Formats: sequence, structure tokens, C-alpha cells
Amino acid sequence: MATQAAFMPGAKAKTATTGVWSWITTVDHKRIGILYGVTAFLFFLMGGIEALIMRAQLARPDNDLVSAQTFNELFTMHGTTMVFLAIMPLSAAFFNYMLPLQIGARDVAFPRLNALSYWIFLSGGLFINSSFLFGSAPDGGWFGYATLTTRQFSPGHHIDFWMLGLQILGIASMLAGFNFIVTIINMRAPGMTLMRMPVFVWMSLVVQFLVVLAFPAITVALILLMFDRFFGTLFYAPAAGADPLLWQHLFWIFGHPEVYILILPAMGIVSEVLPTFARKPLFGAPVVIYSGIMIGFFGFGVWSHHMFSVGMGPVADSAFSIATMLIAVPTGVKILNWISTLWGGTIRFTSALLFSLGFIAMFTMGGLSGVMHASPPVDLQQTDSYFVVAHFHYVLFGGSIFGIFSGFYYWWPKMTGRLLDEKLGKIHFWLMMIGFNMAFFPQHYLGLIGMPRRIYTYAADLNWGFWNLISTIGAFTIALSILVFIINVIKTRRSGPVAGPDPWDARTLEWAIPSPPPVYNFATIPTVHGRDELWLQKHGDGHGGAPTPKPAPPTAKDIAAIHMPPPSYWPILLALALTVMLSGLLISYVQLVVGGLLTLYCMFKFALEYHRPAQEAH
Ligand code: HEM
Ligand SMILES: [Cu+2]
Repeated sequence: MATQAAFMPGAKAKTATTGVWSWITTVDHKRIGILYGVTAFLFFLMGGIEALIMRAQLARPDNDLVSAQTFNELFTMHGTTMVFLAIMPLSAAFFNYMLPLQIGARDVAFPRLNALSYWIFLSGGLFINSSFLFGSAPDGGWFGYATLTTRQFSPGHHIDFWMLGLQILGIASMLAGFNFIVTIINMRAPGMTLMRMPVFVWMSLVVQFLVVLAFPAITVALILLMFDRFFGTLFYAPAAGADPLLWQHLFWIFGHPEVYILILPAMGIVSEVLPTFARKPLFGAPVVIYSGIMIGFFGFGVWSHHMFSVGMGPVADSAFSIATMLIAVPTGVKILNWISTLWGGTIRFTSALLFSLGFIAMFTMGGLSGVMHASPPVDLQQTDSYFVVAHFHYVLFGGSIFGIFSGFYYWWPKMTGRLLDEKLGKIHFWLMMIGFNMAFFPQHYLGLIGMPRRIYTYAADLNWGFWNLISTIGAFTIALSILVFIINVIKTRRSGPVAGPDPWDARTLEWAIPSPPPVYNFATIPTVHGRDELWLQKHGDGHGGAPTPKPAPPTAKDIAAIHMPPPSYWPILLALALTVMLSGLLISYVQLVVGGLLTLYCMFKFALEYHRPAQEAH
């Protein structure tokens, strides 16, 4: 696989390097990373606008800015968007761009499959959001509990859009998951043993296993729902003898690993940023890696902590409660490792580091409230209240989003060749930190005094108005901080300081090559001697050992001999055909059949694009 490019004929004929067409047909992991990043950021803004409308509605009691139905659609689309269309693909942007660079590879294992993942993700995102145009946005919450979602209780297309959209997105995630697993296992530079892989690579590897093992559960759940809604089966109809908890179990067997899919990439980013800006190796890196793996395993054994309130009985409650408290241990271990990395370091307070510090502080708070509802009696008080809304925003926003912004400030110069403005970066950080805590800290208190989650308004005499107003002001402060980030991006796009290959005096291989890297990344594939390979090349091991040798500079002949995979338009066509097929379920069965045939056709074209007769093969 590593040399797939080498046996692809027709490479020259189709090569275009600029213009829209070159982006549509690209199979370059760096470009696909940028496509993921830009698309996911736009979805993040969409989800943010939905949040702001909700917060505006809740700013004062008895408000009537939006109706109850619209509010249902807003929180469903906001949650679904943030989870599946913002955080996951923002992480995927970093997987795509950084994993091959960090392991010293020229691309991912299956470059066209990588493009296919992106186009399917885009189709899925547009598909779900197109529901707004038809006035039937999903309204069953991001975990869409049956029987709220069955045809009987939800006629119309609201749930259909959600259900089919998630199926499409699941395909994209699974393809990407397998692609990255093979890439990480197979494409590492010589000398890069598993324990020499950068910690971001390790956390990403764990995430890919979670993706390929967790998504099948929700896929099954959604297929059963699809049969119920379209073909009249009764999997989720308790009146016909169905188990009322079937959906909840299937969903959370996926759903809990999913939250680790959302947080582990950020943990990986922080594990790269802290050592760089403390000028010290990551404290106890193997322990950070092992605890990441343990989180991955335990993550599959705690799902029913989302269901304490359904009355599973004392044995199940105790088992899931203990498992949930256990999983806090490897998480806590990581936090101690990050703090110890800073201890005694020569610290540079860059924007990237500030966001990582913000991550540690905010994620720890979210983790602590999480351990609180690991206890079933405590959870009974907190579940479905604003306390839970506060909790999961501390982990998802305070954790994942802060980590992702840390990654943006850290890797931006590698991806664009220019540094972001540090002053604006710090303004962004402080506005976001203050806004975030104003928006979400009071929600703990609101929950404890009884404000339920998912209500669109509340009566004045409940006295919830003041803290809701504070929360709304905080939310708009966050929006302001995002605006500062956007201004920073626009301002430095052309005039920002040129970064050079290694602006942070960093430690890992992506900083050994130009910014942005050439299509082939590494002219000479490096030989790896340790986890912080570049640092070893520059500064030695810090114990008097001489720096390890740098790879010899490439000759023009070396560069001319590099084969890169040629572009292809089959990924986008296949994604399109798939969407035509699945949306046929909403429009007409003729479209379903035609779309199905088109999908089959595109699949064959995709698979056989570079196929050669046996006698020509190597
Ligand atoms: C500007 C920042 C944000 C604000 C102001 C905000 C606000 C809100 C509000 C008002 C709700 C509805 C609560 C309810 O009535 O139940 C909500 C739900 C939710 N939010 Fe956010 N949010 C923000 C960012 C995020 C981010 C970054 C994530 C990342 C995953 C996220 C994930 C969720 C989820 C999963 C739900 C639950 C949806 C559901 O109940 O089905 N939010 N948010
Ligand atoms: Cu969970």
C-alpha cells in the first residue's frame, strides 16, 4: 500500500495543482485536511448561531422569540452539529494533515478513500442541514430516544433527515477510521516503533479503534429505526412487545465511546503543545499513552451511566457506577502528567499554550462534575437538568474546543506558512475563557435549583432569570472571541510573519520540513531514533549524547523519483451517488433505485480506476 502511487498510470495526464478542480479531485492528505478544517469550522459557526438563538430565547422569563417546536429543532441540530459536524471533523482535519507528517510518511495509506471520506462527510452534513429548507429539521434531541422517533409519534420528515444523515456520516467516519489505522500501523518511517510515535498519533490511533468499534452499534440502531419508519417493522414499539430500552442501550454503547472520540484528539494535541512550550519532554509519556489505551477499553464498559434514571436495578447500577469511577483514574493520571510536564519547564506563554492550559483547567472541572453523576443517587438529581448541560459543555467546549484551538494556534504556521497574530490570539483566549465560564458555570447552579434541560421558556416567579441572563451574555462573549479569531485569520493570511519550517523550536517530524510542506512531504524519508526525533536532531538527548544525524539532503534525482497518487473525481461522484440513493427514501423509490445503480457504478469505477491487467503488474 505504501507505494500505491508507484503503480498508478495516467498520473501526469490528470494532474492539476491549482484551481477549484484541483481541490475537487485532490487526494493529497494535506488538502483534504484543509477541506475538513474549513468545512467543519463553517458547521461550527452554524451550530454556534443555533446556540445563540437558544440563549437569546432563554435570556429572560416568558420569552417568545422562538416557539417550542423551533427550540426543539435548535437544540437537536445544535447538538448533532457540534458532535458530528464540528468536533469530529475538526479532529479529522488534524488527523489528515498531521498524522502522515508526524510518522514521516508521504500520504495516508489509501489516498482516494480519504477523499471519499471527506465528500461523504460533506454530503451528510449538507443533507441534515437541508432539512431547514423544508421546514422539517430534526427535533428529537441529539440522542433521539425511541419512541420519540417512531413514525407514530413523529410523523413528517424531521427524524428521517436525522436518521439518514447520521447513516451517511457514519460511513465517512468508518472509512476514515480504517484508513488511519492502516496508515499508522503500516506507513511509519523506519525506526519509528510504536512507543516512538508522538502522543498525538497514539491518541488518534485509539480514536480510530473507537470509531470502527462504536459506529456499528449506532448503525444497527439506525437501520432498525429506518425499518420501523419506512417499512412498518416494530423494533421500537413497546405496544408490540419491543424492549423500551433497546434504543437507549444501542445508542449509548456507541454514545459513550463517542465522547472519547471527541476528547482524545484534544488530549493528543495538548500532549504535543505542552512539551514544545515548556521545552521538556512529555512527563511520563508511556503512561500518558497507556492511560489513553485504557480509556479506550473502559470507554466501552460504562454506557449505562446515561440510563441510571430508567431503573436498571441495583446490580447494574452498581456495576456501571464503579466502572465509571474507574475510568476517571487514567484520565486523572493524564492530568497529573500534563501538569508535571510544565513543572520546572522554560515556559513560553503563547496562544497555543494558553489554550492548552485552558483545556486542562476546564476539562478537569467537567471531569469532576462527571464523577459526581457516576453515583446513581446523585445522578437522579442531576440528569436532565441544567447541571448536566453545564457538565457536558465543560468537557466538550472547555475540553475539545479549547484543545482544538490550541492545535490551530500551534499547527497553523505549518499548514499555511504564516504565524497567527499572538496579541489577537491572547485576546481570543481571554474572551473565550471569560465568556465560557460566564455562559456555563451558572448552569450548574440553575440545574441544582431545578431548571430542567430542553425547556424553551420558564416562568418569572421561578427566579431563574438572572443567571440565565448572565449565561446568555457569556454566550455572546464567546461569539465575540470567535470573531477575533476570524479577524486574526484574515489579517495574517497575507501579512502575517513568515513561519519557516520550525517556528516553535518543536520536537516532532512535521517541523523538519518546509511550511507548508511540499506535496510529497519528505524528500528523504527520515530514520527515527526517538519520540522527539527532531529535538534529538537539533539538541541531542539532553544527557550529553550527541545530536542524532539529520537525513542527507535530497538530490534533484531523488525528488524526481517520488511518485505521488494522481487526482481522482470518483470519490466526489461516489459520495454524490450515495446521497442521491439515500435521499431517495424521502422522495421516491425510483430515485432510490437509480441512485443505488449509480452508486454501484461509481464504486466499480472507483475500485478499478488504477487496475492493471495481471501481466502488467509488478
Ligand atoms: C457558544 C457556545 C455554546 C453555547 C452557547 C451552547 C448552548 C447550548 C444550549 C442552550 C443547549 C440546549 C440546552 C437544553 O435546553 O437542553 C445546548 C445543548 C447541547 N450542546 Fe451546546 N452550546 C455551545 C457549544 C457547544 C459545543 C462546542 C458542543 C460540542 C459538542 C455542544 C454540545 C451540545 C450538546 C451535545 C447539546 C445537547 C443537545 C440535545 O439536548 O440534544 N455545545 N447547548
Ligand atoms: Cu458516558
